[in-house]
Amino acid sequence: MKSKTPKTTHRALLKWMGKMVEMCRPEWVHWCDGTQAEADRLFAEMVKRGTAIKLNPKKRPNSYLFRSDPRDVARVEKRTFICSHSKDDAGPTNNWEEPRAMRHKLKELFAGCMKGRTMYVIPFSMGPVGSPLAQIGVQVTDSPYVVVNMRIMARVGNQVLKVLGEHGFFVPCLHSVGRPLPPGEKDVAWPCNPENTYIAHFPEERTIVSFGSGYGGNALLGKKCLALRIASCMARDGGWLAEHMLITGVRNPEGEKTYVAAAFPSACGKTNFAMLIPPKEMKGWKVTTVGDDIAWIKPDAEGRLFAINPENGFFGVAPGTSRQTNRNAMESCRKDTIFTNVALTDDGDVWWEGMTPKPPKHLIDWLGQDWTPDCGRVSSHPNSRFTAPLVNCPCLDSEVDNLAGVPIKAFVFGGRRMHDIPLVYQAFTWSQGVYMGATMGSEQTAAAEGKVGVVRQDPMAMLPFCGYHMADYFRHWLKVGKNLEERPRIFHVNWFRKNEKGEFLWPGYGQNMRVLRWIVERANVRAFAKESAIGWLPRYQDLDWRGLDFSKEQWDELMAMDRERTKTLTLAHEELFIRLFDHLPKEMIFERELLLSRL
Ligand code: OXD
Ligand code: MN
Repeated sequence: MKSKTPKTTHRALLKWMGKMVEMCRPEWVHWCDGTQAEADRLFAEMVKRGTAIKLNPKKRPNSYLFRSDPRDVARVEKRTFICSHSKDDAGPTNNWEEPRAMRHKLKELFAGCMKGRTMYVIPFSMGPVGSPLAQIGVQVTDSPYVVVNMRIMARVGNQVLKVLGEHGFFVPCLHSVGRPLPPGEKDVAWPCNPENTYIAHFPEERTIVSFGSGYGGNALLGKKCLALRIASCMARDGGWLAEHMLITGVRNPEGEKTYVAAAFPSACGKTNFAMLIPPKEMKGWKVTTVGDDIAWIKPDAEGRLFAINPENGFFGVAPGTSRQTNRNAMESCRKDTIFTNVALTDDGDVWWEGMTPKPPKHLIDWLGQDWTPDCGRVSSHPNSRFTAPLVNCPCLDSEVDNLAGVPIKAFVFGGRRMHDIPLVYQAFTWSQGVYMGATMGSEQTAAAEGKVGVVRQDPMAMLPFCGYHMADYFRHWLKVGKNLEERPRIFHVNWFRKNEKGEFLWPGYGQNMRVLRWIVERANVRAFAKESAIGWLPRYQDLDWRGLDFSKEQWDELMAMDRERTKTLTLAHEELFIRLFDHLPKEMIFERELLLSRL
């Protein structure tokens, strides 16, 4: 086994590494330094092996296309486990496995699993290196695809080892695609092991072990595994919040900036909202992006909340992204980007459904087959992705690397709801806001698991990402709020309401700025609202309508609330609450009773 000398004297790290090498039996060990030269070398090797395609540098500089195994295309929630000592700690919304039993199973799978392959060691920081809000992880993986993605999504390399020092805390993250390579055997383009996939979290030990998948959140362990599932447990124990939230800065014409964190379930246009471009008539308003997926939020000594984006890149869904829907995302992936499962154009660029109104005449689709517009198939997988560095984003917020984070003034919860839920409303109190987040839901789209159109309850968009009992998570939110000197205001939005003909009532995208303006002005106690049974509502005249022809009648339809239907919806919240009943904070029951009595 060949290995360069690691740039660390961290005893526990070296000891753990020794154990991993002994178990996985790689051919080589490579400590990643995160440099461009290292990435170039890995890309070149992957191109040579037929795993990656270098895109035309004139069209897409420094960018590559990968096609995964068709059986390995998304996060697999069924194979994701929280292995806490007690099943009760994982709660009824997580898959649980007894930690010793899981370790035993994994040990068997990992024995010799890297034979014939290189073991890469990736020291990474989630959050700006050295920030008191950041956390360090070390991922061991046999996937060079994971290395080049992690290099974009996290801060990687020797500067992380330096901060880690000799005794610093890190989260060990073990990953293998689960396909040893016997001598003389030719490798496949995308090795994986779907029959034996496990994404296992050990919250008490703060460790992650993932086997069998090379895709997205299953394999880039800093993202959903560390920054949400493990971090949610760290946050519970440390009095902070690890959330599935985007962070944006909203600057008003006077130059004052207000930061907002927003939680939406997958497939609700989170990246679009994070990079929103205000209508040009709303002169002087600007939105800047801190993050599009995850927020770590901590109270400071004065009882104000400050947030960082633990990530360093965007892992965005490609289909539907265009210059019209999200110009900033298109700019972000113009160069230095890794594309996965999108189509290849004849001139060596990429294309996906929705990128342009008219598709190219010919493509090679995500399966590597010829594709024409009339072939009856989509060219790109619905969950195809771009991995792009934050620094490429034209509207990146100036404070994204601020070690102290940015102050959060408002939380927004939202979902995809065709009926009943108004465009926007504000909770009366923090505890009502927690109830609002706890009871939010979204209608399923084709990209997600489950039945299309059915509302999936997804508390605070954390259902697949909370590393402990969901009801304890609500309790934690209530507790954090109690200790705050300045509580951010909490809002609910729904961009997706339709009329009886099935047409959207709200234009969405950049027009959401009108709602966002009201939200930040409410958060700064400057805008008017009227009281209603469900919370504070803007009146028609409370929104900025410059440049949009939207009538009072349209507004009334969009904001309408039917008392009887709302009561029925509220009673339907029971379903989740019954599942969580033995841990449910009493505030959740009281809030529901209050809401019902107001209705
Ligand atoms: C994501 C998700 O990929 O939430 O960000 O599923
Ligand atoms: Mn997400």
